[in-house]
Amino acid sequence: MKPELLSSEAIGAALKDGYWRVSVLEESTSTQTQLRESSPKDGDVITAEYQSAGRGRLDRKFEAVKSSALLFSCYMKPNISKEFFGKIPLLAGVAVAKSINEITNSKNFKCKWPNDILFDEKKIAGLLCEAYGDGVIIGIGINVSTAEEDLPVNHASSIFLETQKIIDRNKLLVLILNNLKETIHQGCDLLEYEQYCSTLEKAVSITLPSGEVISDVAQAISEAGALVLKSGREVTVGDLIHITTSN
Ligand code: BT5
Repeated sequence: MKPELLSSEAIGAALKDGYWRVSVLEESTSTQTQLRESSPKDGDVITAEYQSAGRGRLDRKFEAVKSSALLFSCYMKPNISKEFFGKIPLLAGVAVAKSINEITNSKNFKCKWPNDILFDEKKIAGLLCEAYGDGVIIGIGINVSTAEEDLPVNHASSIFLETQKIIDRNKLLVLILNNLKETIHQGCDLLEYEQYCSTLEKAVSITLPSGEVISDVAQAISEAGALVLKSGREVTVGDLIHITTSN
């Protein structure tokens, strides 16, 4: 399958208003790093066909064969105080899950706290949010047409592999940007997150940055975006596994 290429004309023509300014690149080291180094303004976006050094959290890698994934970073200045910035990855996750469900006519793309989009427990997309100035650089990588043999890890999948649908990345990008703007600019309400989150009520194992591993049950999301466990403990950062499954 030959994927359509990213097109600044198609993206520009489909965007609702002038808030987003999208630059399309053939190649980037990392759209996240490149956007940061460009001293971004609210609404700047970089998307690339290929990243030679795509990043995950904690300097892990995010890898994708050229043109198989939708890879982009955008800069936003949410109208909330910094103590609530932990909500941003969750809200961005809602915008991504909602957009993929809409474009594929599905209900099964879900958010795993704090930053993955799963289909049937397989990772379809990852999000990386980093503070910059008064705002946040939101980096999103979505496996769109990735073939089985090109998946970088065995718990990953792609929109195509799960739905057999061929998705135009230009349309998906526009949908996500419009949903992102609406979600982040309308008061950053987390109510919708619970509809899309597949982590709540699951038994989970969380590895904290300190190396400590917690086993508990995910009960709720706090006002600031932390995961509240059945024991009452709140976790703000960590690697989480739904322990009822093999991911
Ligand atoms: C993430 O980190 O999942 C955040 C990924 C953000 C990527 C975007 S792409 C545009 C922008 N520019 C960048 O340089 N980054 C952002 P984390 O939760 O740490 O997960 C990283 C882990 O996911 C890796 O260690 C692998 O196990 C796995 N992984 C790597 N590539 C993957 C892929 N294409 N699909 C699914 N899993 C992947």
